[in-house]
Amino acid sequence: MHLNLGEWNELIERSLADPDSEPILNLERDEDPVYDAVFVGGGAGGRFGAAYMKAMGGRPLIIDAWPFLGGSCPHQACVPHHLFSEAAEELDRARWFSDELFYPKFDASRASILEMVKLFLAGRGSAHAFMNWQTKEQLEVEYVLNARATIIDKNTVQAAGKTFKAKNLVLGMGARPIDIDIPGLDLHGVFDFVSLVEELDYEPTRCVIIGGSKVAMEYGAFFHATGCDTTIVSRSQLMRTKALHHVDEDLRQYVVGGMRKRGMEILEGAHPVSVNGDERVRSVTVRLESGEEIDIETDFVFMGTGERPNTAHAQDVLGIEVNDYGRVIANKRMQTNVPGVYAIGDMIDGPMEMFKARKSGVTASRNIMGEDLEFDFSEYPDFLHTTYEVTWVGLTEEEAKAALDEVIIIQMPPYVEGLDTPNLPLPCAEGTMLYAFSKPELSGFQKLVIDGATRKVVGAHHVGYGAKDAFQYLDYLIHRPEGLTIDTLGWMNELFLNPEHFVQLSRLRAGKSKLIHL
Ligand code: KPC
Repeated sequence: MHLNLGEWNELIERSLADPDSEPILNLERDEDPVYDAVFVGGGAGGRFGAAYMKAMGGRPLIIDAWPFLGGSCPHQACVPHHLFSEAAEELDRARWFSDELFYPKFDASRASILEMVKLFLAGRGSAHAFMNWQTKEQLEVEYVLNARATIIDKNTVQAAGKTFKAKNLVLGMGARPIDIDIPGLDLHGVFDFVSLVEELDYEPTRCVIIGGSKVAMEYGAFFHATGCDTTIVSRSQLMRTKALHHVDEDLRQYVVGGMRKRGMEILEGAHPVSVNGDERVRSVTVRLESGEEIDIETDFVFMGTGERPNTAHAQDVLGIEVNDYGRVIANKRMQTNVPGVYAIGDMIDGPMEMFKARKSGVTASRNIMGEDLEFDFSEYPDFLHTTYEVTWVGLTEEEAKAALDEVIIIQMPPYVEGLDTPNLPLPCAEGTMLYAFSKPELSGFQKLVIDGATRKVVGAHHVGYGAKDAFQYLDYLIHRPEGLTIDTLGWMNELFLNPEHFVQLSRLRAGKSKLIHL
């Protein structure tokens, strides 16, 4: 049976709506096959791992409780986050330019969190349908969906009333938001990124975010941009949480300062004490850094305290070992303490980001198929969104100065004291041209960190728009054994005006045998 995208969409929506709906089977017709691997979980890690295994000539099977492949990304996590972040960027622009140039007067009543959630819900089915269609028709991977997997032992999984045998298991059951232990989290009006899209049924007017994670910053910036005044309550300084590394202080100040400039309240060193109300949320009690306790009135609380992997079943049945943070302990081949059992994606340590999910799945498959491949994700490019796109890779200025004898900085606005930077219309490029000409202090920030002795780029940091693509390649280039020198970077062919300016700025300095800041 070959369903088209519309038919897939209908089947998935019907299955989601009915808890008693039938499993969805896409299986070859042979009797009792032994799979090279059963992937428990068909999110990004499981889907890419299985597709790669199939491409290598292996036989994978994916089992997932949801009626679609792709996991939380298209359903509740990355995709809605990107939709909301793009809305935040557009709303920010519409507010700054309200009644200027060709922009109409900003009408806050047109900016609605609920409407954006509904827009997402109305559209997410197309990604679901495509995942199922592509995996079946183009990638030729077998799967059982809409059926919870029960692991029997390390070679046996049951689902949809069937028993499946496999030489290996690959665990990719994802993660869920962490609840902290304070009273009131069961009140109506308390959400996390999952329940936001599944359950929001009113328009919030005032928001308190508990936690200082990427999710807290990203969703907070969106809520605030719609006109829902937002306070972030974070124990750590924003962007100084354990989950983030290599955050340059100048970049951090530009980003967090930018959030405050837009009217967000950011309480750092603050502890949530309780969420208060009768049935519905009314306020949040917060202990400030000074020790003083305050009540913040609100009708909307959003939890941004991080996520924890779903490991209980694998721990109970297989004795899988986890670390103090609940992450499965896996080596660089994604092997767990149980031979033949691999863990991937958000189950294991490291950033809960797409590249790690997909590549860890692929790494498990390539090892299962006989390759000796390690995936080291101790260094990687990172990003988040506020009303800006923020990207970084490699060392911060401070880290470089601690590690190297001579550190050269190339940045925009330039590295000089006393420059009238708020009026300097730089950086400017796609996405910041209007700001550069009209509100120059809003046009972003960028910094390149160079080892003066070897001339190699050791770090890059960017606030603006459109630099994410460049950072994928910068990450690869600077982490090659031969690295990337200012000379090589400065001899690349820039596509003017490129958002991060690093090519042309490097060229302005590369002629100097002894480098100096720019
Ligand atoms: C647009 C898009 O790719 C969203 S969902 C990705 C899920 S998967 O391809 O399985 O990593």
